[in-house]
Amino acid sequence: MSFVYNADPERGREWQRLFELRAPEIAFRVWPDIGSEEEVRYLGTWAPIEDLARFPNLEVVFSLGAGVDQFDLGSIPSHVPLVRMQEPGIVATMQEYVAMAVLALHRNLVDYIAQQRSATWQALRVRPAAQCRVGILGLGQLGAAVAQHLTGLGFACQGWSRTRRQLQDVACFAGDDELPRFLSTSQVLVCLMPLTAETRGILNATLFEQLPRGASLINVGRGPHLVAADLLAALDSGQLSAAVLDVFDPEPPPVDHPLWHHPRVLITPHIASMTQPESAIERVLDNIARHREGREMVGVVDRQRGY
Ligand code: NDP
Ligand code: OXD
Repeated sequence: MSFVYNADPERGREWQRLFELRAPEIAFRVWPDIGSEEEVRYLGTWAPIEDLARFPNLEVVFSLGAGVDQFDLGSIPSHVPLVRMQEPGIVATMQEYVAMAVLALHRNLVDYIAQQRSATWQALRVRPAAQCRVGILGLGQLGAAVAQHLTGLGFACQGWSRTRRQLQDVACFAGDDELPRFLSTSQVLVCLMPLTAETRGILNATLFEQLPRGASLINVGRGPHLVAADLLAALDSGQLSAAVLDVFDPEPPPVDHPLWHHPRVLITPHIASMTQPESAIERVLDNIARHREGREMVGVVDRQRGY
């Protein structure tokens, strides 16, 4: 019985050590050294793997990330569940990143970077976090935890999801009908939604127009959520004041992409959060135990919804 790992090799060595310690009965194999195809029961992968039919005894595909938009859901046999990553390490690192980005925007870091370039010493008005309302698109594993973390830092938080959520001290909006009201008061908008047919291109001119003038954007969802030309137009017109972007379409963006050089855009290379093997191993082993015992696993992707 083997678990085949197909992702970042450095973290693969950590996964290997943890498997050897915690589950020595499962042979841990690193792609492409997969051993016998008949032995493969579990696949842990970031990228989709073609021709899963060659693993006749495959039982579960684990996405090593929270997102699953990279997979062609139709190509995974229907009796093989696809499980996305839900674990404390990916949550904590996303909380850190979004806090960093919200604080950078709230405390005018984009302006001060420009000022430093021109040796300008000019104080800008400092306002309390409570006067800054952060709106989070997506209130799932990550969005809900980010909202609660930002609330702890003193920001006023609200979130939007498909179905109604309830979170302490966070105003929760749901569905298309409530989106305009949510947007009209979101001074910093954070995208933490999965990429699906419904959410592709959601960060567009129509949405930007509904935000308060001078709002800012943090995209940590997926690149195709954003219509880049609409963001550039909104930044240039002043409708948006700044953007922090961690995800792109394609990744990396071409070297001559205007976003690289826009003075009001901060860019990071898709590192907002990362699965942490030390904590993720618990989730994966727990899910393997659940699967063996016929219990429901945590994080099974609903193929109809696409997330
Ligand atoms: P979840 O599935 O736990 O949460 C998704 C949230 O989005 C839910 O609240 C869901 O609503 C909401 N949502 C989905 N579709 C819609 C819609 N059409 N309209 C309104 N709300 C919608 O996902 P996670 O929180 O674990 O992850 C979110 C995404 O973050 C990932 O899919 C990935 O794209 C991105 N990500 C990015 C990383 C990075 O480093 N940049 C790292 C990890 C993840 P409901 O609650 O009703 O289901
Ligand atoms: C993820 C990611 O989906 O890192 O986990 O983007």
